Amino acid sequence: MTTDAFIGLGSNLKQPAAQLARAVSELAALPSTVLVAQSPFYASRPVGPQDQPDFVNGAVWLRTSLPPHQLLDQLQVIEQAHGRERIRHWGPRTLDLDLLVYGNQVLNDKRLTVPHRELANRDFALQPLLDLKADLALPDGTPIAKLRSQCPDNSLRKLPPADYP
Ligand code: A4P
Ligand code: MG
Repeated sequence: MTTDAFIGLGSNLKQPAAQLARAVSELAALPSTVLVAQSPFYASRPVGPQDQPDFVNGAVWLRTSLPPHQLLDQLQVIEQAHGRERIRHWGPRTLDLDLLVYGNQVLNDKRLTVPHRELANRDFALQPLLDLKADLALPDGTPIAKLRSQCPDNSLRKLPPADYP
């Protein structure tokens, strides 16, 4: 059985757009997984500590037969391969991969909260999801489009494809 999973990508260190582009290839190469689509990339102001560079954010739509915790394991392997260091909560990072939505599943355990707990507050995650699937909804039926219209503005700027590496 396969499940549609949506992954948020973020970076604000060491050529962020290049970090994201490489991560998209690595996600597409995961076992038992196909890449359905990738969103445009966006520049956004940092949420959380302001004394850090702007982020580049995007999202991918995967179709996978990896169970959610195995998918998280794989996301963390990719983060590590990008030299991710966990120094400060919501601080700067070379690559952050968040499991935003995993089919209609609701998960809440020590390792995983799905849908992602901050999703409703983050235009840099909601907008790429809408780009990927305009009618996407949370497991409780809330349309992503509705969350996007109510979400705080974070100066999202779509990067022209020419700015991608
Ligand atoms: N975890 C629980 N649920 C999930 C999930 N759905 N996806 C756990 C991924 N991980 C999940 O994450 C800590 C732990 O969360 C993981 O070990 C996993 O078991 P982390 O990435 O190591 O730590 P963190 O990133 O410092 O904390 P957190 O809460 O994950 O931060 P976020 O939510 O990732 O936010 N501003 C802009 N403009 N763009 C950004 O991308 N990102 C952040 C980080 C802050 N500000 C930002 C951005
Ligand atoms: Mg994270």
